[in-house]
Amino acid sequence: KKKMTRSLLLLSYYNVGIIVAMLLMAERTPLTLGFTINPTVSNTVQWSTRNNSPDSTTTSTTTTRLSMAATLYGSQGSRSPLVNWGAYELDVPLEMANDMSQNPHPFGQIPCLTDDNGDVLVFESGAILQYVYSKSKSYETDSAAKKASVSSWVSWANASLDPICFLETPEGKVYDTGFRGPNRRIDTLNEHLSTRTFMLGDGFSLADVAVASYLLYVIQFFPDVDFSDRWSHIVRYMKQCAERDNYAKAFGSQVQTSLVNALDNMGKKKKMFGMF
Ligand SMILES: N[C@@H](CCC(=O)N[C@@H](CS)C(=O)NCC(=O)O)C(=O)O
Repeated sequence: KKKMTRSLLLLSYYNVGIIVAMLLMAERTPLTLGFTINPTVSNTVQWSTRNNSPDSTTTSTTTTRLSMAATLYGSQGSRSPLVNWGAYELDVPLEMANDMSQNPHPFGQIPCLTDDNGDVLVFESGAILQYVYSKSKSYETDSAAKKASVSSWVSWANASLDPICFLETPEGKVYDTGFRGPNRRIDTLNEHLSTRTFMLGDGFSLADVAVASYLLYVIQFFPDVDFSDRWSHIVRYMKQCAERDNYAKAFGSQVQTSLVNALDNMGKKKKMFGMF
């Protein structure tokens, strides 16, 4: 009787072993297959090589491969690289649209962004920046206070700073910049930056992407403008933002070099003439 009980016990251990082994194999098989054949994954591999920063680590590349990238309609020389800059800073992958004729912006402008296979449509550079922010890792951990400050400055850049940077004809053609003469709002911005390295204090944030992009556009499009006497803290701030690696990644290193040189040279011409 004892022998029979021992044999039965051994048999049941053996069966349990077989069942556990089968369960483990069953779990591994679909995982491996899913990774190899899933079209979403192979598409994002292509996107991440095209749009991720070249120096991103293996770990972050692996992470972005598994997430769907949003599509940005835009081009160099427009407001859209500011969105790329924000996305690089936040480590959010973006795909550039290939066919601009499909741009769904209600006013036919750029930048414009689509996500979730076209279910999501965002226009206005500031709104796009905020959408990109909401997809980032930092958004999960940033405090409510920081999110509120970022959102305020991003909106301010679009609603209040843009119309000072670019003076437009009723047809929407930019004819000059408001940075040639005095401006009360820019005085306040200069004062704000006199006690802070960046818009929110010591650390760079998305608020800087929004504000500095517009300021830097001014000298990109109007290289003769010199406001170093009036707004020296803004000049210092612009240079610090333009020197960032991610600025060059988004706008190009040539643009970065020419802006940094222009900012370095601001005021020098006037000083030279003052000496003689
Ligand atoms: N406030 C808008 C401005 C968009 C805008 O003016 N985009 C320009 C290029 S930077 C454009 O598409 N211009 C062509 C047009 O208005 O038809 C934003 O920040 O996105």
